[in-house]
Amino acid sequence: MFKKILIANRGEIAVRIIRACRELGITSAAVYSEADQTSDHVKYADEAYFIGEGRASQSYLNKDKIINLAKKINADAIHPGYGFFSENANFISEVESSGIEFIGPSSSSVKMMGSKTAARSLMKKHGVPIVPGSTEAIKNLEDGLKTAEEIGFPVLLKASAGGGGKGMRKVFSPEEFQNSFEAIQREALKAFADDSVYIEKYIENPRHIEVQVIADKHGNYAHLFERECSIQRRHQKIIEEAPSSFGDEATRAKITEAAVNAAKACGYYNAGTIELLMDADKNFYFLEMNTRLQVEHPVTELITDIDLVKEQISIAVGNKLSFKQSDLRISGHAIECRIYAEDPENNFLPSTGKIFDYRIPSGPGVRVDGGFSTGSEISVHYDPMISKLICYASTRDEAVERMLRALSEYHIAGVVNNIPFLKNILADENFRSGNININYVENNLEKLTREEENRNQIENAAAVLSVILKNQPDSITLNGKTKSSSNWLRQIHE
Ligand code: MV4
Repeated sequence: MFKKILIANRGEIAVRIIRACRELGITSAAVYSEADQTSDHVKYADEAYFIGEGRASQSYLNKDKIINLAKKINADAIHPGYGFFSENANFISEVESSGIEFIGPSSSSVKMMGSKTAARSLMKKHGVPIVPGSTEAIKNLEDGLKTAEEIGFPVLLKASAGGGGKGMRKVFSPEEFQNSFEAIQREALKAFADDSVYIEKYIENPRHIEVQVIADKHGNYAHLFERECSIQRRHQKIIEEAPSSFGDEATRAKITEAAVNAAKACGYYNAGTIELLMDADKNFYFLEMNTRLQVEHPVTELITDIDLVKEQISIAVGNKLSFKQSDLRISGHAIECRIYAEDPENNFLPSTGKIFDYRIPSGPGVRVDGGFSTGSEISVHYDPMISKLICYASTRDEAVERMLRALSEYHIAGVVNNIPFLKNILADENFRSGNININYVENNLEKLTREEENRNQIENAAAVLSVILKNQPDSITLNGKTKSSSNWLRQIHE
């Protein structure tokens, strides 16, 4: 087993990895930027190292700083979490050749799946259904138009080096093809230094389903069923659940078999995710593979009773999977809500500043994966996710009720948050009946963002007053001037 792991990440996922290390008897080494001095991962880790200023390029995305630190402190392995270096093939190669273990896939798997055209060809070759379209980059305008006419409009033009919603353009007719093609080439060149573009048939109102896969370095593969991830807005997921409410075993058998074949096709080891689109007739298509642990992994952990982070570490050490496919069953239902410091009533504007009062839910079937507590600052430099609230119960209906109960216990003062918005989704009858697709949030935005009397602001005001009354002028200047960095005071003044 490893003795020490360096965690090249921050916030809730760093805390999640620290917890796994502690349970395995491994020393955890955290890194933190100037903006994260008040974050939980710094407090929970066995060791914590300052690595630079708030901007990620100067800290969490500084390759040399992180690899040199890992060597200096004698870390056996680096866990990248998600985002940052988790899918960066150059970083992984460098770690691989430094003699430190990377807790993740090989750089070659990451590279293979990083090119969306290469991934599509590979999937086609291995019998994994892909969206109708081209498996090679479009050569020229004529070639592109021909493919588009063959599969029929509307089509999507996608950048081969893109993914996760970056570099896509919908084209409705042959007349707009040239303009769109040239525009996306320019975009792709600018964003990815690669102007390769391919075509797919546009799938109307699909669900976004993903299958969790896992493999060791000895060629053992397994899937851990699917997650439903359709509740999203602008490619930012909001609510995920496992299993999906599409709910039939025949479809499940097909998508999980395809997912395992996809993982085998790129010689994968570690935990990974196969993203699929599923249309109303339950036709499904491979979209892309995420070669990392995902934010929403806890819902899978709760329905399978497998600890994915411990399993990742064990795989990196060189152990075989601790279970066989035939050991796994879906038990119960899990839902995850992402708690964001953002204002749904104000176009989801991120809200930064100090959390000066914080109470998390608990009780039966409730898990909170968080990275912040009272006194923590939500920084402008990173994603505004405060925590993930995950609820588990025997049935979907019970899990939804439990989530509403848990959300009602959650109290965050200091930053505006999306809890009222989440409650509106969970109470909505279409969500309740599982009648959802990737456009659900956008199509219901007006209804979902209507809040009862600016609850966030009222709660903030009440909490500020209670702090003043308790004489804890922690971050309040009492000489008549307000501290400009504290969002909540500014809001009260407004
Ligand atoms: C699509 C699609 C419809 N048809 N491809 C967006 C992110 C990237 N992973 C692929 N995406 C999509 N590809 C075809 N042929 C719709 C989307 C899409 C989407 C997919 C998953 C989750 C949310 C989404 C939101 C908008 C569009």
